[in-house]
Amino acid sequence: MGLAGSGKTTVFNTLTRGHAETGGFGGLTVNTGVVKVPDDRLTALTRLFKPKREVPADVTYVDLPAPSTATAGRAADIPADQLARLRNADALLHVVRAFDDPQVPHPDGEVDAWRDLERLDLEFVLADLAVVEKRIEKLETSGRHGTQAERDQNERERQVLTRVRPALADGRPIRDHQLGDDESLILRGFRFLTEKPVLVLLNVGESQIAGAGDLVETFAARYEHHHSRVEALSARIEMEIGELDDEEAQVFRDDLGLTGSSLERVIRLSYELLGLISFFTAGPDETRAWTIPDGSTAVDAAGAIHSDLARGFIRAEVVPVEELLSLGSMAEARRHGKLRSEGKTYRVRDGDVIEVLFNV
Ligand SMILES: Nc1nc2c(ncn2[C@@H]2O[C@H](COP(=O)(O)OP(=O)(O)OP(=O)(O)O)[C@@H](O)[C@H]2O)c(=O)[nH]1
Ligand SMILES: [Mg+2]
Repeated sequence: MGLAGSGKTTVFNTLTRGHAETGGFGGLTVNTGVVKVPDDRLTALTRLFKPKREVPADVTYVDLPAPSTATAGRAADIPADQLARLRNADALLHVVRAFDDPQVPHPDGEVDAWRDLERLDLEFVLADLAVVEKRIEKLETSGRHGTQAERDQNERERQVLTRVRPALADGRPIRDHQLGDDESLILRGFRFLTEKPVLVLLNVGESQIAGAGDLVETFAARYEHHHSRVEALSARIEMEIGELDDEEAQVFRDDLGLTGSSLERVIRLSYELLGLISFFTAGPDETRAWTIPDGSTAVDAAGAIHSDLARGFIRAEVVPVEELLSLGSMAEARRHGKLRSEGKTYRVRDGDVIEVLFNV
């Protein structure tokens, strides 16, 4: 998401190697694309196991039309269907225009990335505030009815909402609150926009590539919110490079002083922001990265592969991917005592290679 003309569709094309129309010709189109998450560990596993196929983790990106921006002092009016789509996202990628280009005039005349960033953020704060206020009002009237248990539940909900309201009214996002587990649980159903993790992506122009690192640092220091990261990408150049073959692309990158890792970094960052971890399975048929929420157990991991594996779970054989790679095989890992047997409640770590033993 991002303001009109910030480069959302260009970023989307860059990430997904897509060809969606840019330059305001997309209208109200919603673009969706699935991107494989680059992972050196999986590449190394594949080199070691030489399986028939490799299956990386993936992230789905959705490019939404720009919300019509609020005028000063007026509440935001993001259309309801757009709000719903935003609320369904697990994280937000906020594209902010930093590039200056006389051929692409900025609606406000001057390019000012910080101003634009704050403007859309404010719209989201206002959207959440509207939901909070409406719900509090409802709870204060009809919330007094029902059974004792229902009334208690309503009262707890009212308290949490009342706690986040002043901050929202003050322009601060919900993600900045230190919420208890029970509070988070109560808020979860609302899918508040300002509670979602956010990656701020500064869309820099060609001439700003050299200074992009400093720009990111300045913004990151100023954008002091929880569950947020700042990154820069020169979206149009990256999109164009994405259409070249590898050799040509390298020449182009060298010329521009592009490291080539910025695109991968954006994909990795958006994956990390989701609070997800990867575990691996490896064998002669396939090497594969599986995605689970941080905090998942061995049974959860088994269930991610197949529900039968969770149902008939006996134990999991686990080895950290680095150990497996340096020892060269499961058998060697076992011989060195690095392959551990773990039970149902074992908390899976990012990078575990897992083999599930189960009853059918
Ligand atoms: N010079 C320059 N132009 C860019 C860059 N990124 C995007 N543009 C141009 O800016 C215009 C808008 O880009 P889009 O990707 O369509 O922006 P958008 O946010 O999807 O626009 P809407 O969907 O209409 O809100 C296009 O003409 C792009 O070619 C960039 O890094 N440098
Ligand atoms: Mg667009």
